[in-house]
Amino acid sequence: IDKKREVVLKKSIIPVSQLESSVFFERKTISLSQKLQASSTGIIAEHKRRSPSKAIINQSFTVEEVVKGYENAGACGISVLTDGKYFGGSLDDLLLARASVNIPLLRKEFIVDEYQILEAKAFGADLILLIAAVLTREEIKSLSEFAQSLGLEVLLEVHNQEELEKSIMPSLNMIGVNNRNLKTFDVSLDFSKELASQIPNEFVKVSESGISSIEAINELKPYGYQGFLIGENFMKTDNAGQAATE
Ligand code: IGP
Repeated sequence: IDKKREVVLKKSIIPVSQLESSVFFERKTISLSQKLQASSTGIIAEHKRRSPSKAIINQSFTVEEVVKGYENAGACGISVLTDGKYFGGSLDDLLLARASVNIPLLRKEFIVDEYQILEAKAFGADLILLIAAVLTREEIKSLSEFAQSLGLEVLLEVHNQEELEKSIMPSLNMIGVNNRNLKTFDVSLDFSKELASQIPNEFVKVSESGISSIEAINELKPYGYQGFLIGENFMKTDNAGQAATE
């Protein structure tokens, strides 16, 4: 983790004072957790050009085209990959998305340092992702509290019971179960189904990855899931926004 933080801090070229004085830093954020609770669909649509498990998914659209399509299709929120190395994303994608839509935006990134949370806020995000697999309980606590102090919500991602147990704390808003094992890339909705009952009710439950049909959503709803994070299934089509409507 310290190695990862080192890499992040080496790339931190924008001074903190400049991030804090950016136009979006003062912007009032929008709550995704409230939107999910009020929604009957609960779709969080993701902008993802490529991934380690699938290589190129789609590079033929601008980020603006994709996110406007998602918003018009009625998505509750949008996840924007900002990781460049594995997903071909950038902070510019987040900024362009913010300039294009008015629904909550998630900065999808491997966050290990407060600096990345300041970036998230400055580039227009409403919430951040924290991944339990790569963080200690102490790190989850300090990063989530910092995010909330900036008005950002926190989606905590887990993949098994151990990660869930170590992570439960009041400074989280949503808990997402990743159906994809990040090491083997195996995908199964059973991960969401098995962990659902262990997630305390004060957190909005989100099921992430490998969701490719309305049937899958209908299967997950009885387990208490109110959010469904969908990337590839929308991105691989010729019209991501249209796919999100259907
Ligand atoms: C979306 P999918 O299978 O619909 O494209 O998955 C999202 O859940 C996935 O991109 C994701 C992810 C992550 C990406 C979940 N957790 C952590 C990067 C980092």
